[in-house]
Amino acid sequence: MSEIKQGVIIGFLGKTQDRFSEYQAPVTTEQKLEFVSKIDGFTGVEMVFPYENEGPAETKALMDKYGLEFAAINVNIKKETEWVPGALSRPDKGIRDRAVAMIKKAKDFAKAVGAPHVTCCPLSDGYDVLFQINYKTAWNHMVETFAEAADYLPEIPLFLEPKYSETRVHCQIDSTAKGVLLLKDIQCKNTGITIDMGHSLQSQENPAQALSLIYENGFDAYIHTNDNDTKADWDLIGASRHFLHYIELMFWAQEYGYNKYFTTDASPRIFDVLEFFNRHSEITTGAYKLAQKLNRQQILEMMRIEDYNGLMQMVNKEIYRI
Ligand SMILES: [Mn+2]
Repeated sequence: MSEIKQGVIIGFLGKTQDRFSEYQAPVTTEQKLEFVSKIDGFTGVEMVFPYENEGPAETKALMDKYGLEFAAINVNIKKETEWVPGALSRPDKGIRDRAVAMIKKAKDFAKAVGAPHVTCCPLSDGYDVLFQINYKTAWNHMVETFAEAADYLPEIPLFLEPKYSETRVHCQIDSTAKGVLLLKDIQCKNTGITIDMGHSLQSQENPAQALSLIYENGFDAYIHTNDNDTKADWDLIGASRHFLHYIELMFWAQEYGYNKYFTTDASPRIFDVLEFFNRHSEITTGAYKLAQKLNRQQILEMMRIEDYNGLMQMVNKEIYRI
C-alpha cells in the first residue's frame, strides 16, 4: 500500500489578509520553504507563479537545500490590475492574450524547476451582478484561452481549479462538472481538474463523487485539502467539519490509484501556523490510513447488492468507531 504524500501552498505560510484583518508576519520564500520542512510529514510545495520565486536555478537550489519536491506550480492570473475584473473570459483580446502568456510562462518555469504540472484557478473570471457579462462570448473565450494554454508545452499538463464564488460573486467555472465540460470542449488530453475539497463543498458537491466524475471522463485529478461550512471558502483545517466526506474522498482517491500530492490549501489565520499544519497533516494522514484499512472489496460488494444497512453499519463501526 502506498503512503500519502502531503504538501502545502506556501503562500499560507507568510502574511495573509482578508477584508478585515491581516494575519501572521511577512516572510521570504526561503523562510517559507524552511518552514515546510518543519511540518510533520510535509515534503511537497505548491508555489505561486510569478510572485513567490526568483529564477528557476535559485528556486531549485532552495528546494534541494530543504529536501522538498514540487507538488505543482500555481499560476496567478487575478492579481495584476487589469485582471482584477477577469482575465481569460474578457472581451478585450489583449487582456486575454497576456493572461495566456502568463500561464505559458508558468509552464516554462514548472519545466525548468521540475514541477509536474501547472494549476490555474481563474477566480476573477465571472460576474457580480446580472446583465454584467455576455455569457456566450465569456464561455467561448474561456474555452479558447484555456485550450491555447493547455496546448503549449504538453509535457507540463494544465490543471483547472473550479470554484463557485470569490473573487467574483459567481465564478465562470463554478463546479467540477463545469470544469470537466470545459476540458471536454478543448479536447486536449494534457489537462486535469484540481479538486479543492472546500471549493467542491461550496459548490454543493460531494467531493468523492466529483473526483470520480473527473476520472470517469478521462481526465487527471489533483487534490487540495481543507474544509469549510459550505457557505464560503474558509480554508479551515481538514476534516474539522466534514470528517466522513474526507474519509470518502480518501477511499475513492485510493480506488483510482491517486498518487499525486495532497496539497494543503488551508489558512491558519488566528491559529499558530506550525501547529495548525501539524494538526492538518495528522488528520489527513490518519484519514488516508483509515481509508486504506477499510474492507474495499466488501464495501464495493455491498454497494453492488445495495446493502445500505450493511454500509451504514460499516460507517458506524469502521469509520466513526462507535
Ligand atoms: Mn485550492
